[in-house]
Amino acid sequence: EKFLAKELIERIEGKLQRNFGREPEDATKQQIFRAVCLVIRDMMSELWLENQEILNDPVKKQVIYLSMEFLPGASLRNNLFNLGLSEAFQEALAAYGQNIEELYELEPDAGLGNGGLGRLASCYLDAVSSLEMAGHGMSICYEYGIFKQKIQDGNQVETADDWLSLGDIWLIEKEDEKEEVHFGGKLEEVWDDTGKMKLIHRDYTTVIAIPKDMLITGFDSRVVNTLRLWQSTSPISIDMGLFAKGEYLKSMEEKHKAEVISKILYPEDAHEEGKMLRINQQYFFISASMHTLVKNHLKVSENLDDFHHHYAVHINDTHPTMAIPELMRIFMDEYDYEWESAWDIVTKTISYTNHTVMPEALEQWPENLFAKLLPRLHSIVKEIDRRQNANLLKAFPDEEALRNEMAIIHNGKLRMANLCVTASHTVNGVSALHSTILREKLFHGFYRMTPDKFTNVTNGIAYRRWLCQANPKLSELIEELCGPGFKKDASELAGLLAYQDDASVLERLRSIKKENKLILAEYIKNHNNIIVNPDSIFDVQVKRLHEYKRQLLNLFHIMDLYNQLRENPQMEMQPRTFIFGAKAAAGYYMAKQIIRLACQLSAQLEKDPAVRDRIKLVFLENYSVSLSEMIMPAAEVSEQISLAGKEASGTGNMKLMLNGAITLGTMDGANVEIYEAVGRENMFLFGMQVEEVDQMNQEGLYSPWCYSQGNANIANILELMSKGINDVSFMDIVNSLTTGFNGASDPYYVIADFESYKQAQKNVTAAYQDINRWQKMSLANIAGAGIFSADRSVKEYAERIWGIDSIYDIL
Ligand code: 26V
Repeated sequence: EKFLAKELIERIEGKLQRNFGREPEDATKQQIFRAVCLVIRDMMSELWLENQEILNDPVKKQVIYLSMEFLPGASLRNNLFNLGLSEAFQEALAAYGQNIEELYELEPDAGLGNGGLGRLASCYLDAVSSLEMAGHGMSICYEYGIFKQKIQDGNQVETADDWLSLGDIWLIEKEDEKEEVHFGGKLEEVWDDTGKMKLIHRDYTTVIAIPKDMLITGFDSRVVNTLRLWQSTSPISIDMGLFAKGEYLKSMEEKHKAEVISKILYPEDAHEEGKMLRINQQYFFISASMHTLVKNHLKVSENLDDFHHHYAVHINDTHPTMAIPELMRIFMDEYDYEWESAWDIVTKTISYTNHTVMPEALEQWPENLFAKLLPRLHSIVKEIDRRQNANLLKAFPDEEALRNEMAIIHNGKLRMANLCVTASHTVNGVSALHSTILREKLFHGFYRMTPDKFTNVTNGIAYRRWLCQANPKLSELIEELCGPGFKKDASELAGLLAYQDDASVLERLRSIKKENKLILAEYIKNHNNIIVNPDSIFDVQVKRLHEYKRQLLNLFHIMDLYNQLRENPQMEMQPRTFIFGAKAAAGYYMAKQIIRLACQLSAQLEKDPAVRDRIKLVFLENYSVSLSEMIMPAAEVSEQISLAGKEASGTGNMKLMLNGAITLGTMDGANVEIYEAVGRENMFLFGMQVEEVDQMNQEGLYSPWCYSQGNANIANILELMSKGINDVSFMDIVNSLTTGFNGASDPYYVIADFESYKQAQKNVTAAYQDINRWQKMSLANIAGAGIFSADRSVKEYAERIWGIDSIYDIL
């Protein structure tokens, strides 16, 4: 039932009075924000409670989505939209002269993830709730999320993201559902009177895991699920004995050691770190989560034999792999299962998604470190490996190299991906191309053994967030033209195609884009002190900074334009605004150099009156979920220019397309499927294809230095970087491209793909100058974006992998 503004006002006032002792007139903005959120939380809790009976029924399966990262962003606007209460609250707040937009702006992002992988997890939770399925996320309640990025003198500086100071409003502590997690210690063999050996774990350290639950609404849905975030704490707050002896710091050491586990998110996206703290983080949230599942299952079932009928446990990349040995441990050590029956149930429970083929991002733990921190898990992984080796010997008796490649433990390392593939009933990649690469390369041996294990589920996005919430004008136009059905069924966006020759619709699309560009231009003025031309092409590359994503290729093109303009100041040129947003891992030197290059180039262009009205570079600080909600609606060109074969999928590409930006990209990740959805005429493709990259790698003859000898433009760009941009020289970048041989220089083929990219950029300009053609392309992209809905992805997971369905369909 719908709420009236009057009723909401009463509720908000009640919260203000009871929680803060304030009347609306003298409440602060923060207090009003909290009061509003509390009112919404109550409504969500009611929905949540209504589903508990169904959710706890063991014959109704639910998915548990395990992920070290979730990136929900802000929740207020999303929850109001999902509950259909945006207007009612807007009206209620207007009664106090409060603008709801200001409350939206107040909310910090919950940034418990690095980028695509974490945001995908949050998009999927939204879809699970929207499809009225039962499913919960489980992760860590990091006190500090992804760092905030400041640009100081053209360099990235990281500061702590203290999101809980206001973001805690969405968290419900469930103290009574806390769990104990045991670290370290040693194993002892004990024989009982029947002659059976049992392993006893002694002298371990105990850490307490406290659940902080975030309720997850779906659009127009009766189901509210939870994202359970575990916070670590110690059972002992202070050692009074040590304190009495005057050892004050030491008396609190235990507590600090426990609390550091959930202190901060690792910001080293896709860079192996071999750190003890990361192992501890993984085991901490996995052990707490698995214990909770087992306990909850036993509340409704006699034993664990039917565990896999109740739960589908999904592993988001290898970070939660310990769920496999931990479940084995609980089944065997705590519930007396034999290896075979435990293994049978565990392998029917677990499925795994791989999100990268980059070797440095494939987790491998030093075996001795792992054994020291988690002795019992180590002994279980060793046994899995031993049995797996026997299978491998049978399957590949004459292929020792292959067997070594597939081993779980090898050269003193535990390879988490191989453990995942061994123990999962299903393994998937995140785009058609990526899944092919998994089958043909990364997991080829496993594919030969068990081909049916492998499948693809192309990524999808919570499209209502980036369309209906972030771009309300576009959303309203679509609703006017095609009806509201697209909000439930994204494939109905295709209805727009009926208007591809309707000049008035194309004009309205253009004017909506213009309004959104003006909003972003205002933001840029306030944050970068740069005045951008709203009639210039807004060319956008927003994503984490990685060499393989090739922000450098984009910068090469800008430097090339700059060189041309300096040589020929009279040259006619369609004005362009190149917009970047990217965080670099704090210790990733080359990534930080590239940010520095972008910032110095931005300043250099701005200084030069001969070029600044035609080309501009804007580096937006602190790219985040909230910022993306402003950028996507204003974007016209979507830069998706990774080296073919490296970007598993990409999801920003989908958000930009949905907002009418046209993809300028390589045949990589989900770009291939964008191409299939819109056709060659509605995007700009360039660069080597995977097969060509493979061939270049095999030949080992690539010499970027030779290219620069034969191409004056490339030589000039390298010279510009060497001599200095805004008085800063970038020799380390130049050297990484040109020195070294046999694949050591320019490993991502920036220089090899440059000419092709430049030609594609010329095609972009030509297309843009034909306004009608451009708007038609833009419309085709919006219309074709339906398949990239997370609802579609989650339906595929539910049907083909998890074996779950809407809870109301199976009543
Ligand atoms: C790896 C590591 C390694 C250890 C240190 C911390 C850390 C943090 C994250 C990762 C994961 C890298 C994998 C990843 O983020 N993959 C991205 O997944 C997106 C969702 O499927 C996909 O769209 C992107 O193409 C893919 O790069």
